[in-house]
This record gives sequence, structure tokens and C-alpha cells, in this order.
Amino acid sequence: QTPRAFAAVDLGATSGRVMIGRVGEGLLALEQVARFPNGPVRRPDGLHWDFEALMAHVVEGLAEAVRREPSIESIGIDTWAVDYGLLHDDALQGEPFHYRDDRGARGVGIVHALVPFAELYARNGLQFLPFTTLYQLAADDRAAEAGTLLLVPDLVAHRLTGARVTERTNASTTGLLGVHDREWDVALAERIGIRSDLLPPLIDPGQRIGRLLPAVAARIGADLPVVAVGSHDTASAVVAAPLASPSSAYISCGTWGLVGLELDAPVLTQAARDAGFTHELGVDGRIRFLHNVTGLWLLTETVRAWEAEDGAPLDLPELLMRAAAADPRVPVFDANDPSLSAPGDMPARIGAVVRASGAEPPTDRAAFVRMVVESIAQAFADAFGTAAELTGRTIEEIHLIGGGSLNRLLCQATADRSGLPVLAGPVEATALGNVLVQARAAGVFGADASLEELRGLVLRTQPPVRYAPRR
Ligand code: LFR
Repeated sequence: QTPRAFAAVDLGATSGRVMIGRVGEGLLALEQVARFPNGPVRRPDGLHWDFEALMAHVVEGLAEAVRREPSIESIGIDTWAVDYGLLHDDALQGEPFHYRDDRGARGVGIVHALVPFAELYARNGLQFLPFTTLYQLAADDRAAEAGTLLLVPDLVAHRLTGARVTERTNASTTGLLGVHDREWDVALAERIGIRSDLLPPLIDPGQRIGRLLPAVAARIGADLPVVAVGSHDTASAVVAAPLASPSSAYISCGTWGLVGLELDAPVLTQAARDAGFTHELGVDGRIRFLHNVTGLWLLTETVRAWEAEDGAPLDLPELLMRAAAADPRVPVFDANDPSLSAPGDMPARIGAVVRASGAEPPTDRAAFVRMVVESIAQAFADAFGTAAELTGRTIEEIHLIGGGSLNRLLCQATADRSGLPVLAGPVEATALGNVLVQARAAGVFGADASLEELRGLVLRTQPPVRYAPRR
């Protein structure tokens, strides 16, 4: 069987990438074709996506992918959740805001005054996060004038194909999708003053979004379809988490650590609501029952601040090695403290959180990094304990997927603090999940292949690294 090829566009927090994915019998491999910055840009009115620059990189990257692999069959796009652009006629009204802008927080009061949080949870199943799309929208003056709301991956697809649709896994992060019927909750939208005619038709992963517009096809050098994948990056990542059984839990670990289980039915209890467990939709209608833990963001922002202080780049692998050798008896702080979510002077903010808990932050950088990593691992372990209690499941192993799986100190600390084996990898889970869903839609596995079959290929081609708990 000759390998089949697909293009994945993955716009993540540390960078945006275009990759070629090759899939065949016993084959699942990625080739990175383009990598470009995708950090928030600060404008006079707040933090935004640098959307036009990104689109240029995406189109150039796709052109390069087609040059390298002319047999590419389709394109799939994923990014982080919740963010959106507004179209007026066909034009984008301003750059999309970045969720780390504090605008969402202003929308919270507006929304909760109209619909109490307990009712929201019963309707949409989402944990409270101040940047959920419905809060952002409630504080968005541009929405009144707009014709269509498109989540960022769908906005990219619209630029490429002209189609206006919303992919359902990402729609589930807006707060406007019903947790039971998985359709737009029009009544809820109208109650909080969001015009429901802003919301495009929903489509599912595997469905075709459209073909490239002629002008785009000419620039890319091929006339390809764009196929919906789990356009929420975490949904794509969980596709490629080789979960062996209902006792296998996962952490999709990059900027965030998304800690949870895959379920078939929601657990909309008050305990789940109080514990901040969310019901995001996965591919094939699975439920991603998980809690957002602040992940490597704490580390990358800390390093960014130190680099600014030193005026020189820092050797992170070397620092992590020293942190692994440092005394493990460091204070542990609450990684989810809300003061740590915006960009800024992270070492000082973490220091303040540690002091507020009555401890003293280490002054040595290696010890400081050790404290950050141990604190993230502790938050992971706590979330697994809660997930097990809320669902009645026994968790036997943890799949740690995404960029964090390369951080050996974090993998070991997570195993130690949870008392469970950690199976690390694949590191590129999101792009792999994106490619796998396109490949299935193209008939590589048979159209009704289950996620378990796709995960079987992941397990065979990217065997995880095992970390046994040491205490
Ligand atoms: C991870 C992620 C999380 C979401 C956060 C904000 O990249 O998509 O799942 O909660 O970013 O969108």
C-alpha cells in the first residue's frame, strides 16, 4: 500500500506549523514544512491574533507542502479553542482577540447577571473559564454590526474556501452549544444578547468544508479540499492519545494541561460543576471530561522573563537538568491561581503566590524551575483524583501527550505525585489527530473505523515512554 498524504495546519501557543502527514500500513509520520510565530500581539485595544500575518504563513506553508509532496489529498486546520473573528459581508472586522486579553473577564458579570452559572453549566456543561467565547462576545461591541461569527480554525478555512461553517468540537467550547443535543443553544444566545443568526451551520470532523478558492489554489499550486478535523487542538490531540481502556486517563500538555477522561455521557453533577470539570466534545461524539490546569505556560513565561532580564537566550534543557538534580523539597503552589494567567513578569507573580501561602520561593533558578514543575505535576495529580471520584472510574494509567511529554522532569513528577504510571507521547498528538481524521475521511482506514483503530496505529508507530511512580 503506498502511503497517502495530508496537510495539517496546527496553530498553537508557541508556534504555528504546517506539516505533511503520511499514513499507510504501519505508517504514521509527520514532516514539518513551515514553522512561524503565533504569540499574541499587543495593540492599543488589547491582545490579538496577528491574523493577516498568520494567513500569509499558512498559504506559503501549504504551497511548500504541495511542492514537497504533490500527492497531498486534503488540508485540515486546528487551533486553540474559544477565539473567533467577526465577518461583516465577507470582510473580517478587526483582528480576532486573544483569549488572554482581559476582555472576557468583563463579560462574565454581564452574562451571569442574565443567566446564573449553575444554569449555564446545566445547559452547556462547561467549567468556568473567564475567556469562554460567550463571555468574550458579551463584552464585544463589534458583535452588533457583524454578520457571521467564525471560530479561528473556521475563519482560516473561510479564507481558503469561502465556506462559513462551525466545526462541532470547537463549537463546544463557546458555551453556546447544548451539552445534550449538541446543537446551537439559540435560546441561551438570545437571552444574553448574542444574535443567533451570527452562528453558522455546524459540521462534524471528517466532513468536507469546501474546495480551495481558485485564487488560493493557484497560490498553493493544487486544487484541494479542506476537511474538518477536531479543529479544537485538544480534540485532535485526544484522537491521538492511545488510550487502552476506560481506565486510561490523559493529559494533553502544552501551554495548558488538559487533564481528564473520555466519556460517552455527561456527568452534570453539582460536584463536577464545583470541581471545574468541563464537557467538551471530542471527535465521534466522545466527551472530553476534563479540567484546565495551567501547564507549561508557567515555565515558558518564567523563562521569557529571565531572558529579558539577562538580555540573552537561556538554555532550557540545561536548566531542566539542573532542576531535576535540585532538592525536591520545594514549596508547591497553586498552578491554577488566576493571577498567573496573563502574560507578564511570571517569576515575581509566582513568588507572590508562594509567599501568600506562607512559604518562601527559592532564589536559585534551578530550584525555582523545580518548584514550578512540581506544582504543575501536583495540580495534574489532584485533577486525576477528582476525575476518578466524579466518574467512579479507577484510573490505572496516564497518557501524557503533546509538547510536555518531552519534559522528563514533569513526566516523572506526575507519576510520582499521582502514584500512577505515566505513558509519555506522542509529542505531536495534535497534528497526528488532525491527520488521522483526514485519512479516515479519505478512506484510508475504512469510513467506519473507530477511534480505537486510529489509536492502535498511533501506539504501533509512536510507542510511548513509560515513567513508573517512585513513591
Ligand atoms: C489548548 C486549548 C485548551 C483551551 C485553551 C484556550 O491549546 O485549546 O483546550 O481551553 O487552549 O483556548
